[in-house]
Amino acid sequence: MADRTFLSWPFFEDRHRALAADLEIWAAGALADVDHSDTDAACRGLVAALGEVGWTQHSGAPQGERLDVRTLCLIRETLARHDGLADFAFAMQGLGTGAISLFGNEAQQAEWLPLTRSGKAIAAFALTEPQSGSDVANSTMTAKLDGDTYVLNGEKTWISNGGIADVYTVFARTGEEPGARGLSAFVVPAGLPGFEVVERLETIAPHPLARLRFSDCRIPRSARLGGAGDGFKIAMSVLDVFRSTVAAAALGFARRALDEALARVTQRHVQGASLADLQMVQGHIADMALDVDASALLVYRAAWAKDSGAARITREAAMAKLFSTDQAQKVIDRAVQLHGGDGVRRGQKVEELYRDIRALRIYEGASDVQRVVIARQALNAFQKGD
Ligand code: COS
Repeated sequence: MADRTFLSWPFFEDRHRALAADLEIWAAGALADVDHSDTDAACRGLVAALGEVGWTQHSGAPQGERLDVRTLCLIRETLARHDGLADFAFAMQGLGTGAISLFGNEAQQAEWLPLTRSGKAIAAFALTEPQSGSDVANSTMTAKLDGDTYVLNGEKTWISNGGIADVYTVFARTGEEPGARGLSAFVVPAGLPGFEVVERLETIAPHPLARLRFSDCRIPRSARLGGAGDGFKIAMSVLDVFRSTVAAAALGFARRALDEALARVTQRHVQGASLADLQMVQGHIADMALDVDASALLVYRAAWAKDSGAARITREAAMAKLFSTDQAQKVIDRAVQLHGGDGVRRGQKVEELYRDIRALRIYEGASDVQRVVIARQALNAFQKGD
């Protein structure tokens, strides 16, 4: 049983503790043996299952309310501990509609949030382009206003849920100014003329991923989220929230790896004693437990700060994501090592975790991007004398 003592930390309210307990019971049953053999079918099934019992309700805010970031993080941590694909399915409902939750007008929220929050529609976030991953300000896909429609042209790639999503948040250059100030965000339903999935991408921890192409794809002006030219700030604000949740997912993977390692070292014997009796093994366990708790502190500090009304949690979210994903990789690697040959055997949980964690250090801002963000925040604060 994973450590639950963190739930008594002052970051949480009783409603969070109750939700974590309910979700734990549900996940232990429903996610015990998810069939991952057909990734698209598994994802669709997971979104529907999460929707049926109401967990996806938390992926977006009800109209007039705010996203609760602690709830998002607790759900991602718990789902990740049980099944990486279930975490992915939940997370993408949130990231894909994050801009609608945070910046959508009443009509946009009323059209999409009930569908994605009930798991009846699948969402995606389309920011990355073939030539601009980390450098969002240099995105080249265009959205040109023609009367009352925007005409979209360009490509997006590495789009999670690409190919199975019903609705995409798409960022494109509207050209108010060069660079970061000339991008806008749009809600784009799947299946529009001129919008095609041109490539599906395979990765070491499979989930639906695709390259998308827009060729003279027309969307109404009313599909724009926020003001013209606000796209970069919208993307960054969404990422501030969801980077904290990526950190929470990494924490869930790390916690599971620690549990697997504890079970292994207490059951396995060498030379008449259990592995757990060896001090070198205890050293690994200590470092793993420390990394898990330190990650949890950073994750829930960031989430609590946003829920407490902070306008921006750029620094807190970047710290949580950088530390939690990098340390989870180390925790999982130690768990693999403590499993010996079984650690790299297909079908072993730690082998799955070893593949699951890697992408989290890359997507939604690679580790070095988080370092850039943290350093800029520290330097700006120093220069302003804060
Ligand atoms: N929230 C709100 N506004 C923000 C912001 C945030 N988190 N971060 C930056 N901004 C604002 C800045 O204040 C600045 O506003 P002004 O022009 O009014 O001063 C503007 O946006 C431009 O910011 P900045 O100069 O920092 O832009 P850069 O191009 O230098 O940004 C990084 C660089 C690396 C930080 C950014 O491109 C980034 O986060 N890249 C990673 C993208 C990513 O995560 N991709 C994965 C996609 S999802 S899988």
